This record gives sequence, structure tokens and C-alpha cells, in this order.
Amino acid sequence: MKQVEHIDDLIINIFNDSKGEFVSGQTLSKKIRITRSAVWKHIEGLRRQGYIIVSTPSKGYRLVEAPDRLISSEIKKGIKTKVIGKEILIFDEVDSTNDIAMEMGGKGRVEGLVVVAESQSHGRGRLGRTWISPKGVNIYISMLLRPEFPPLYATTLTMMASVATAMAISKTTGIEAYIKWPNDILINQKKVSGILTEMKAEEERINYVVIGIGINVNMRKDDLPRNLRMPATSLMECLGEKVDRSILICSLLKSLDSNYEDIKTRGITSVIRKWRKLCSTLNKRVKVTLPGGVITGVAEDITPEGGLVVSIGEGLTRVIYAGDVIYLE
Ligand code: BT5
Repeated sequence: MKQVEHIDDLIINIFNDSKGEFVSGQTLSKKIRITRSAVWKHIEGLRRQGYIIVSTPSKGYRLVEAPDRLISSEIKKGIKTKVIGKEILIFDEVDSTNDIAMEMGGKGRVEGLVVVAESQSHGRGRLGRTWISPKGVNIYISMLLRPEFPPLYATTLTMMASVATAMAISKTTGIEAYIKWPNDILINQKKVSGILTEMKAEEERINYVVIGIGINVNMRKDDLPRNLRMPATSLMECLGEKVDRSILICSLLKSLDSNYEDIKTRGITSVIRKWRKLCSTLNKRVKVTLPGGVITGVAEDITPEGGLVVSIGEGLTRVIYAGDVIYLE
């Protein structure tokens, strides 16, 4: 597990500011306060990561092409948030960004800490399922929150994340994305994103919550996972062109931050209102697989705690808090 180097980020920022011009080794060494041989070592390191950097003894270094890589300073520059994204950690490869954020929560790290990875070796869905997480093409992100409401309302945070994800996707790409209860984001009935909320709680209070979001961004059609319970898609497949992952992450963090602020200052009603608008599950005939069996009926409503109200006939309803939904129409 290697955190992407801070010095590399500084060098890239200087190259970006130079707008394609040469930057001398001396300038880099002065600005970053490292020796010229350390500059050279970092340039070599960046080349190994796929950066194309030309150099001449008289002029110095020039960045010709950068690989598609997430950089925390670039993301920080693109957001002005109150809580979410105050600290952003980016890793090349982790087991699961949720595991890292949960660990950080246990260590008392600040609310709003965000963990991002280029790939996950054990990306997780609910109930121990796998989240397929190839390198450098998608978004795998987890954030640490310390909300001051009882554990019963934790599902509201999954709803908040679903709203923020659907809104960020639509804003960045212009594609309409919809929420499928409880934690899927769909485009054209295919799954483009999934959300995993985990928490450490006592009976009456939440110690901390981690919300993990996976979004298939630039996965090519042929690389999309097959034979899943629900067909998968990526934003690139829907849009026909690559999507800038940094811009999408910035939009996601901003949307999460403003919705979280809404919950804290005005309660959950406004997020639930937005959720209803973006949800494709309500008023549909559904089959719900529960831990203890299967029910069918019409998804009628959502409770303030995030439970799905399903009308099962003869005037009877059931409220479901966890399960997998299939649309029957
Ligand atoms: C989810 O679970 O959809 C939650 C996924 C959360 C992933 C994020 S990535 C960042 C953070 N770190 C983690 O380790 N996890 C979170 P669930 O509803 O249980 O759906 C899982 C199912 O989705 C799998 O069993 C597959 O059928 C399907 N699936 C797996 N990978 C997929 C992908 N990349 N795209 C679409 N579907 C996928």
C-alpha cells in the first residue's frame, strides 16, 4: 500500500503551471526545497508511472504527457467544501478504501477524511460480495463521517450518497442517472455505481460511519464485468468518450458536502425529497430478496429511516430495511 508521493504532486503542479514550457532542474529544486539529484530521482519515478517527460541539459524538464492519475492537490483545488474532503488520501492499490477509512475512524481521524484508490484488490459490496475494481479507470472512494444521530438513521446517509452520486454523474456527463433502492445507481437499467455504508456504533449513538462509493467511469465495454445479477455499464460506455475522473470526484465531494450540511442543519427531509425525485424504484412492481425469503409487490414509499414500503396485496404492506430488488416491469 503506497500513498502517492506528495513531492511528485508538487512537481506535477509546477509542470502544469508552466503550460508545456521547460522547467529547469534548479527551479524545481528551489521551489520544492529538495536537491537536484532528488529532483532527478522523482522525475525518473514519474516516468516509471507513465509520465512522458523530456529533458535537455540546457533547458531542464518538460512534461509532454501525463497518465490518467488522480492527484490529491488537483482535487483539493477543485473543491471548496465545509467538511467532506478536508483531508484526501490517494493510494495506488489498497484492499478496500472502506477498510482504510474504517481503520482511520478507529484512530480518531477527522470527520470528512476521504480515501481514494486507483485500484482495490478486495473491493467489497454488501454481504461480503465483490466489487470489481480494475486500476486507473474508475472511482473507488470512501469518506469518514461522525454524524450526531442514532444508528437507526444511518441508512439516510446511503440515501444522501445515492443522491450525491446521481447528481454528480448527471452534472459532469449530462447523462440521467437513477437510484435503485437501496444502494445502486443505474443508467438505462444497468448498474454504473454501488454504495456501501458501514459503521461503528453503540446502541444509541454512531461512533463513525464510512460511506464507500464505486463508480464505473472509463471501463471499456469489453472489460465490464459479465454474468452479474444486474448488467453493468460505465460512463464511457454510455457517453462514447472518456470522462475526467478528477472533475467527477470534485463534483461528487461538493454534492456530498452540501447534502450533508443540509441534513445537519435542516434534518433529513430535503435529502429524502431529492431521493424520491431521482429514484426509479417507487411505483414499480418489484421482487425483493430478503435474508429470509422473497416477496413481490409494489414499491410504494420510503420511510424517514430509509425503509422501502412494499404493498404486497390485500391491503397489506411490509417495510424492508435490507434486501435486493429486481424490477418486474
Ligand atoms: C454494492 O454492493 O453495490 C456496493 C459497492 C461499493 C463499492 C465501493 S468502491 C469503494 C468502497 N470500497 C469498497 O471495498 N467498497 C466500496 P452490492 O449491492 O452488494 O452489489 C455487489 C454486486 O454488484 C456484485 O455481487 C456484482 O454482482 C456487482 N458488481 C461487482 N462489481 C461491479 C462493478 N464494477 N460494476 C457493476 N456491478 C458490479
